[in-house]
Amino acid sequence: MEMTLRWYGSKFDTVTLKQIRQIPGVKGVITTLYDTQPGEVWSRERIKALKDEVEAAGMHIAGIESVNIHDAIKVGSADRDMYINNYIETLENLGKEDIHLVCYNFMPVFDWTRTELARVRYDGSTVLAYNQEAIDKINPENMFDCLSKEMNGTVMPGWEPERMAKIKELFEMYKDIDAEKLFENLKYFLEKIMPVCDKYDINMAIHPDDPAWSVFGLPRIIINEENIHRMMTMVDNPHNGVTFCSGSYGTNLENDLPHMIRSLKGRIHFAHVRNLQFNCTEPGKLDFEEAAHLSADGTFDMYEIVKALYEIGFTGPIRPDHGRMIWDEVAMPGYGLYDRALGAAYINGLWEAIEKSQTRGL
Ligand SMILES: [Mn+2]
Repeated sequence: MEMTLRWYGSKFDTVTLKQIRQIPGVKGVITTLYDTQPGEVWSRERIKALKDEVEAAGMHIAGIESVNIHDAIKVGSADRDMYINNYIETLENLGKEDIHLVCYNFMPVFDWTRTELARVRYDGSTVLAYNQEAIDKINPENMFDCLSKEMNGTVMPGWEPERMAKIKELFEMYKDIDAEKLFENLKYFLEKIMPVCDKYDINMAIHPDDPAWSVFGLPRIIINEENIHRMMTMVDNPHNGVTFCSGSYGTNLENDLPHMIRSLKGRIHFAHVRNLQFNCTEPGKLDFEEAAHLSADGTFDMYEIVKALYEIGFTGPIRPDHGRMIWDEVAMPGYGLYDRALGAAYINGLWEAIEKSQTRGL
């Protein structure tokens, strides 16, 4: 594995490349052209400029998160081919700049969904949290307004104001889309882009839906082992793989994370590792919050998750995921420097211990 950190670019991120470079073992960043819109072609010049900036800081681009998919592709509307062609052009430009990993998601309307962005924990840190009773009371059209005051003045991925301004229109677009249609449209998209992925050796890594179930009546398909295998079988190409995100699949406690990792051997191209603390697991009252990466701070056994990745021979980029807001940092919720740096150090420690205990036969 290669330890990395997500970085939104110097115009948008409170964290600098210099700071990232000083986290032990981090030489790769996962980044994006954050000001591009879904459906837009990424020019080779802009990709090159981003790459030069990262390399000038002594690092490299380990992958892109994300190149977002236009809604026309997800709903399969008449103009989707134009947007798919634009996506192919973007992949070509990335390939020519020697970038070989693209994370994306296929979630309708909302990306990740949380009800709080700054819940105060027992130690005074603040974290993103999800409460089912609160979700059930929210009118999805007002969701953005509810959350925007907690965004610390940042633009959060998937919750761009210009997108949220047309939320009614988006819901209208998806009204006839069920899980089957979404699978069909994903298949259509993947079949069209695989040739360019083969040509430039680009691994497509679909991010799971977060949380891993339908919200507000919108279908969600990348939620469990069965569905991921369906996705990989329907377009059976090694470049059609997944981002294994423990914090997203882990929202559903029926997902056995180490087991899922083992079943996806060879097709995990990217890993997000983080922990969640479940406070209530009763359906209808479900409540969880994002914890520190440390196993003891949350519900997941992080040792077993990292061990499963080690045992399948995972060689791709890995990154700590959402961190808590600690030490009075002001940053995009989930994306401060301090707790993610602690997460990287912790995952590196687990990895070293697992690797040495296996190779030295301890
Ligand atoms: Mn993730």
